Amino acid sequence: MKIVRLGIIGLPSSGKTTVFNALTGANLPTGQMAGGLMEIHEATVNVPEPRLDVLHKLYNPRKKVYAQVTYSDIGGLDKGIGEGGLSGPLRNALAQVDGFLHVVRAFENPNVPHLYGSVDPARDLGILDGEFLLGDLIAVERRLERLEQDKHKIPPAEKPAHTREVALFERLHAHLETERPLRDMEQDFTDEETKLMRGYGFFSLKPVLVVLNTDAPGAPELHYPHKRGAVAAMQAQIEAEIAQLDPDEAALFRGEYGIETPAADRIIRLSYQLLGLHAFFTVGDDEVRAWTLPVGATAIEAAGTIHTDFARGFIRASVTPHEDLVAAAGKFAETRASGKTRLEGRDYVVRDGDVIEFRFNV
Ligand SMILES: Nc1nc2c(ncn2[C@@H]2O[C@H](COP(=O)(O)OP(=O)(O)O)[C@@H](O)[C@H]2O)c(=O)[nH]1
Ligand SMILES: [Mg+2]
Repeated sequence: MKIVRLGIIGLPSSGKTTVFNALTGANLPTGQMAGGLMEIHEATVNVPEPRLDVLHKLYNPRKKVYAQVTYSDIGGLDKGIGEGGLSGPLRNALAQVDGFLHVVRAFENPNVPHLYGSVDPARDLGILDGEFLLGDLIAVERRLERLEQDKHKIPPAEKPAHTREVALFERLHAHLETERPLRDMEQDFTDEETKLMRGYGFFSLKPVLVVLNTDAPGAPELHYPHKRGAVAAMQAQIEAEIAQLDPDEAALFRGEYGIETPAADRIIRLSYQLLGLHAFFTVGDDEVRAWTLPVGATAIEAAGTIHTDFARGFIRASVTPHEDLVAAAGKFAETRASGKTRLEGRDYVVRDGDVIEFRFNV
């Protein structure tokens, strides 16, 4: 699949750029108030994958190739953007991401005045979320107006599809008026409806990981009871500083600040969960490699991720669970003999951590 793209959003001075630095190892200046202007920074980095590191140790090939993720620090969002105040480029940047990291300020810092007078994570979360709901509501209303205008113009053959689309958008409208994101109603959509909505890039359909930016280990309580939504706390300032250190030093400091797992690892793992993604591996003489795949995808889709030829000439997939391969010290002869390596057909649903060798002819 294409590289996963996560958009870092939040109110001004919530710590977006600090989070971006912590996740990517960049060293962008923070505390820059864009003055309501759009400012976007991007970085593509490896997805931390300890299981790939294990495979690399086992085979010691020349290359170790991680899956990648692009983080996009999207500045310039604030109260009032929902009512059509969103500039075209900003709207585009938001539409292009697969999911959001919504940074919410939970840190006290007298040097950084809070835009709304006090530190209040729940309020701040509600502000941008509300803007996104409003933006979606307006888009839905526009579409409904359009559909109403078209009502008398469309040929009879297209009438049923028109009626279904009106029904869908009326449902979306009613739901948005309850002030809940569209993804909360996701299981109710038919394939046709999902397709109809695709072009709109609705904000509230995208998964959201709320990143509570704190100054201390442990998270203040914050509820975000939505589908494909979760909350994770992060000491962004400290993590950004640690991200500048060499690995040994970094581990030392993490210990001191009670940080068990680097934020980059934790946040990406949670993001993958929210996005419904997981990993499979390939191993060869030359390289070991991690690939990103949607949960539920099949062997032939996995093959296609690597190369269209793999999918076109697909014969079989030879599949070994990562832990079984590791238990056999990487010896496929052993996993084959013990039946841990299986030959699977094109419709096999790939599991997280499968090590796959594709048989194909072209
Ligand atoms: N004390 C403290 N300050 C922070 C933290 N995160 C960010 N800041 C400070 O808050 C200011 C705004 O951060 P920045 O990342 O630029 O926010 P942005 O406007 O959302 O990109 C900067 O001066 C940061 O140094 C944090 O976790 N703790
Ligand atoms: Mg910034």
